Amino acid sequence: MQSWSYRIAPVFLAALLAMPAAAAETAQLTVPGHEAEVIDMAALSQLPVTEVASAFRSSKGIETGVYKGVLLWDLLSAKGLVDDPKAAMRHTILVSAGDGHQIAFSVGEIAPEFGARPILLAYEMNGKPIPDGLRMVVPGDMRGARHIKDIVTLDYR
Ligand SMILES: Nc1nc2c(c(=O)[nH]1)N[C@H]1C(S)=C(S)[C@@H](COP(=O)(O)O)O[C@H]1N2
Ligand SMILES: [Mo]
Repeated sequence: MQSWSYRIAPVFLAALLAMPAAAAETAQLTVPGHEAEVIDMAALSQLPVTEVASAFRSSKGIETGVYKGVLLWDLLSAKGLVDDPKAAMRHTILVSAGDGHQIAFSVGEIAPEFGARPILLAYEMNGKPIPDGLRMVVPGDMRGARHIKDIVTLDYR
């Protein structure tokens, strides 16, 4: 039994390493009445880069980081979704992750002249690509739940 597991373990590890990364820096943006758009590094690199720091409490303790990415507001602006902020204020962005975790943000909380929260769609943490793919960063949140990682879709509703 023991010799069997010693022989199979390296094979199993090699197979794991050969697998493509499950998380990719690619998500989809959906807007009612429009075709879904791919949000990948190529698309994000067209938008202004923002850096924010965040510190939140999780079951592992306080997690701090400096993140680089694109403000959710800047992404929506570039897509023409917040040209009239007053009219846009009824809208929300539902962010979904590969594991089913979901978080809703609102246009009102990120609009520069209203909530003005610098909520970031991040691709880098502490100078390195985020291994879990794209992640929301919510400076000021005390707990980590809205720092949703492995983002698969952003649904503007
Ligand atoms: N996709 C996904 N993102 C998630 C979660 C999750 O369960 N799934 N948990 C959140 C919670 S509750 C916390 S505290 C932080 C923990 O961040 P960490 O995994 O980087 O330690 O991730 C957040 N992002
Ligand atoms: Mo958490």
